[in-house]
Amino acid sequence: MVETVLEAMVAEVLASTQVIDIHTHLFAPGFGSLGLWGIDHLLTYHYLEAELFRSAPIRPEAYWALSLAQRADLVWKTLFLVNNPISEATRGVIAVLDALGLDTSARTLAPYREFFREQNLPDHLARVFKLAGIESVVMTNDPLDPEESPRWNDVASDKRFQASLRLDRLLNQETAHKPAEARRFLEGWATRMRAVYMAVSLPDSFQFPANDRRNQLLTGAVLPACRDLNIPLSLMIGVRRQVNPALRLAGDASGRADLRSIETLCREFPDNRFLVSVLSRENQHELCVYARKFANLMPFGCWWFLNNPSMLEEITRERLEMLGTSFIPQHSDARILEQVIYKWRNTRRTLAPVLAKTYQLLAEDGRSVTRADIERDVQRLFRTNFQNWTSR
Ligand code: HDL
Ligand code: ZN
Repeated sequence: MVETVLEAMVAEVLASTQVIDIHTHLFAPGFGSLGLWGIDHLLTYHYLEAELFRSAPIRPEAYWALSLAQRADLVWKTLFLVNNPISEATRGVIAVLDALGLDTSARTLAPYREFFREQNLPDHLARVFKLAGIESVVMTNDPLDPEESPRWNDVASDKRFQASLRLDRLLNQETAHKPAEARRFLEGWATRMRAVYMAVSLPDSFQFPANDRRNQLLTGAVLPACRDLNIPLSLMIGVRRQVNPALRLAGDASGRADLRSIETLCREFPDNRFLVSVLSRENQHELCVYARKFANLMPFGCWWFLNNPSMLEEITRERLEMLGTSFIPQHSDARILEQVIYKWRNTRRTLAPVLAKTYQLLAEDGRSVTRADIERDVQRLFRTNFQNWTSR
């Protein structure tokens, strides 16, 4: 089968597979204003704000003094009119507007604001999920967030939005929780949320073992709770928080971590399952090596600064070469509903030739694949690896 025919078949299988988006910052409609959607939030995404400050003559403190609409107007003018939207995040907004049937060159945001004003969320959400080809997403839920916590009293469950229990406040900030109390707290909330996993982002300086509060809570509360609840722990390692606080959410950076922490955790806690994503490009290959050593380690995603076609291609190729289909290639990390449209379009577009090339090499080495073979692989990569890992 020539590559183009093969690539077309892979592209079709990817297009027709409803993925599970295993890490997002989206919220089910029942969470009200916590769920962000529409043009003003799309344009004030922190990825775009970081790019704005490089091209607009405005200082961050002056920008933060503007209203949401004024900030969105400035981003549109600077990154989409004065300059061409050729970065990943700017091109993504164009892809969203185009997918929704809107003119992508409007001189002002008025027509877009009118379009989103006319949408009702349930229909709009269904349309966006269909355009993105996603069956469900996993939210990032923080029981210590005063904004979110009370909403769990009456939120209706929605099978398209699974919960994950986020541990950053507990593990990375000075809370008074002792391990035994923290364990009860976590088991209670994970049960209440029906969390499919617990998650924490960790700095590049993270060490395990270490004689510190975070390690005591990991070993005394988090790991036993996950084991008893039979859910994985997601470790997202390598973020350097607030290297430039003036940029707020856009102020975080990345750093190379010492992944021997993963080695110790996987070896010392064989009854725990781990989802691991690392933020530094330099950590990707050794994460694949560790996944070959520990069957309780599931690498996932091209996280944040790695969610670009060049990185997605490089990282997925080395994962396929070393792990076959025993990993989860991508998550969207979407913060604004409509972002799933471009983030999953880019993933499918980037991975079709990568997968096709793999099958081409297999054919040259002696075995051709059928469409059913390709469907089996894509199902595993984007659905069953996660479903099995979360024992769902
Ligand atoms: O810690 C995280 O979950 C990161 O994904 C941050 O939320 C980050 O700001 C982000 O949105 N990355 O895509
Ligand atoms: Zn995230």
